[in-house]
Amino acid sequence: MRVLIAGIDGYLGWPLAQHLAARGHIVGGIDRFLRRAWVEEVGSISAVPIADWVEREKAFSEHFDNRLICGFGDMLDYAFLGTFVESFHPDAVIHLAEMPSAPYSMIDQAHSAFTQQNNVIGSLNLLWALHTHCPEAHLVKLGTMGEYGTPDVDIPEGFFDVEFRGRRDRLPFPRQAGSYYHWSKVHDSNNTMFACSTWGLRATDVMQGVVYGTYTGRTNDDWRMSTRLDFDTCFGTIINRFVCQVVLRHPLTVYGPGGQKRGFIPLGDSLACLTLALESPPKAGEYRVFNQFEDTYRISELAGIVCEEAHALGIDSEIIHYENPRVERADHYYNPDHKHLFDLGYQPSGDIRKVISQMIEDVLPFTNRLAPYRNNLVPEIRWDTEHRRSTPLSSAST
Ligand code: USQ
Repeated sequence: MRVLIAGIDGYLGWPLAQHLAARGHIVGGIDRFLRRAWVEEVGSISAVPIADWVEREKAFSEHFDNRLICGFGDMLDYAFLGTFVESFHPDAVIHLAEMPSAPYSMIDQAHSAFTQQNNVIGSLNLLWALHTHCPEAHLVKLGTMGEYGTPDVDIPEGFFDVEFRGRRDRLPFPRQAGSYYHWSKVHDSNNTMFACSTWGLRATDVMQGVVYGTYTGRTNDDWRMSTRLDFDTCFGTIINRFVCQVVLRHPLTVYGPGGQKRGFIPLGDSLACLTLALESPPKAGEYRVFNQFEDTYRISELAGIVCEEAHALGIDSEIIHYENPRVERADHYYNPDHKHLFDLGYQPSGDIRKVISQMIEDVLPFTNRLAPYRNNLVPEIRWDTEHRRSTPLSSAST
């Protein structure tokens, strides 16, 4: 299959390119290297060293028979995007090329507007490019579990049956996103659903939970194939941040009491699930939604697991609860469905503790690399008032 990865240089895109090539797919990619620029803008780096694109391409061609076919430009530049899609002519497109950070989208008006412009118009351009040049191609679009928010009822996969004033219908489940980033994903979902019903495109909207994990030289014996691992307050997601914090002997930063519950999936499982979706496309005109996570955890529970795994490796750590810079429910019901991927054959790779322990071991060699960033781990971007550094509420040591 010819698979185009939009966002091939990112945390998921780079290992996914390798995973797909190993399965014999012809991989194409587009990117504008914005993730590297955003992390630099917020004053951070990837915890794990990553190769520049020239080195990545060279390494890829050494490991795989198929060369990468890449175009470097902006999804907002429709002339670039349309031409590349037309010439590569994919059977499927995996769209990962969005600004992924909730805090970054809440910095100020300019960052909110940039996030929505970049994500919503970039995705809309991709819909037009597919409609115009390869209407048969399957779009696998990365959405987020955060689109649903945390309602007090179970969360279905995209749609639910509803009865209202004596009539019944199957409707999109209400979205209650928690940041301008998460709302940009809701807008994308609506546009994708409309493109399927109106133009007959086929799409899988993947509501992915929080991804965690390393993909390093250990995985493939070549550091150039490593993917990035962010730990800053914008682009670092919770488990990746906790792992880097224990390596840095920095207290784990739990926001509020830590009762927030989310769905989580290891990086390797995310690649496997995206591949499952890709290799079992929906029929023309179908818009299907997969909730993609392995299990749900509370943040305080995760902090405890990371501390215990660090302790087993001889690292003592401390959990500090900070005032929550976000506006989100602190303790809530959370029971999302995640059946569709299991129906397609998803088998979780295993134990979260093992993955976390391996992550700590992968990051430990880079302790000195991380050290200059130790003072940038407490959030300053706030949802509701003037930005200022969150203050500690309480702490616990292990
Ligand atoms: N949190 C802490 N301490 C930290 C960082 C985060 O307690 O140091 C809490 C947050 O308040 C939140 C939870 O951990 O309740 C998750 O935060 P996160 O930064 O790991 O993840 P989030 O902002 O939800 O976004 C991430 C990705 C995003 C993806 C989303 C999936 O950045 O691209 O869409 O996970 S989901 O969360 O299911 O919506």
